[in-house]
Amino acid sequence: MHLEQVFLRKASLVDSSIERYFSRLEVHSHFGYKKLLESMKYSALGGGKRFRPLLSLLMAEAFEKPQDVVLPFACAVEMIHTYSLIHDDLPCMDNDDERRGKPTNHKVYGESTALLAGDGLLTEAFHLLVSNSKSTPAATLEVVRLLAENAGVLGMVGGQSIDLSAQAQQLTRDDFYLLHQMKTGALIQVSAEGAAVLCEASPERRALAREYGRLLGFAFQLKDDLHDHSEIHPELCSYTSVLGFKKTEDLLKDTTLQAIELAKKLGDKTGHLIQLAEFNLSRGQ
Ligand code: GRG
Repeated sequence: MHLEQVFLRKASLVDSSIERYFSRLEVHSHFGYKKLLESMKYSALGGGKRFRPLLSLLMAEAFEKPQDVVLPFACAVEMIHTYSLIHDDLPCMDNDDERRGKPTNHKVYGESTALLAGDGLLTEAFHLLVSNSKSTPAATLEVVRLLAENAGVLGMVGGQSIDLSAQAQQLTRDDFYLLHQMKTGALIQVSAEGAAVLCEASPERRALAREYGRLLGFAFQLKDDLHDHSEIHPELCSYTSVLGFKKTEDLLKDTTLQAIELAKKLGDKTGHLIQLAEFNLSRGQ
């Protein structure tokens, strides 16, 4: 099947699972949180590439396990990603008016509801994951730990904090790499490693999945920076501003090749993982 079709099918599977989970919350819907649920749905079901859950589902394919094994985890990662985007768009952070071609959450529902929508998505992500897990208690516990670590202070939240501090002080090149690995890379890396955990992978294959995820996360950020690059308004904290456009492009190609080589080591069912790395290379946004 063509990759685009695979992507669409898996993305709609993630959407319908998240939607089903929300309908469970609506059963007890009180007028006092109707607006909150609406705003959570507005962002969680409002488009997006579904890059991270797709990666988890394709990892299950590589490990020759049914996708149901990783689906709750894939949904949880997407919900955490969505919460980060809602909070990132708030006036106290990036103050953005548009996201995914639509008004940002706070523009539609107001700041306090948008803040709670992010809080709700983060918390419910863990509830969805644990209450729908098809894995052993040990694997479920490990994946919860891993996800919390990568989304938290040692991962995405910490990365965002370094990014905020960077506006006030000069970063070294090492700080700069760390910032992006934490802020963007960690959630992509855990999408791959978490799936490996749920597929009961050996420590060696788990390490390969983790490294593939790390490389893909790095390539994702490089591609984002190349896409957003502007000669006139260079972003302070972007790879193109630090390395220049050409070097960033070369680094992206090189990192993608490394990710593909790693995917091959995971076995025979890695065709789609390879295509995912290639898709990142050519994606428009
Ligand atoms: C507020 C805790 C907190 C964290 C925010 C991820 C993030 C941290 C901020 C987003 C800023 C940003 C644009 C980073 C670049 C990489 C990135 C995460 C892009 C958006 O992800 P996509 O392209 O978005 O996967 P879609 O819309 O496709 O889901």
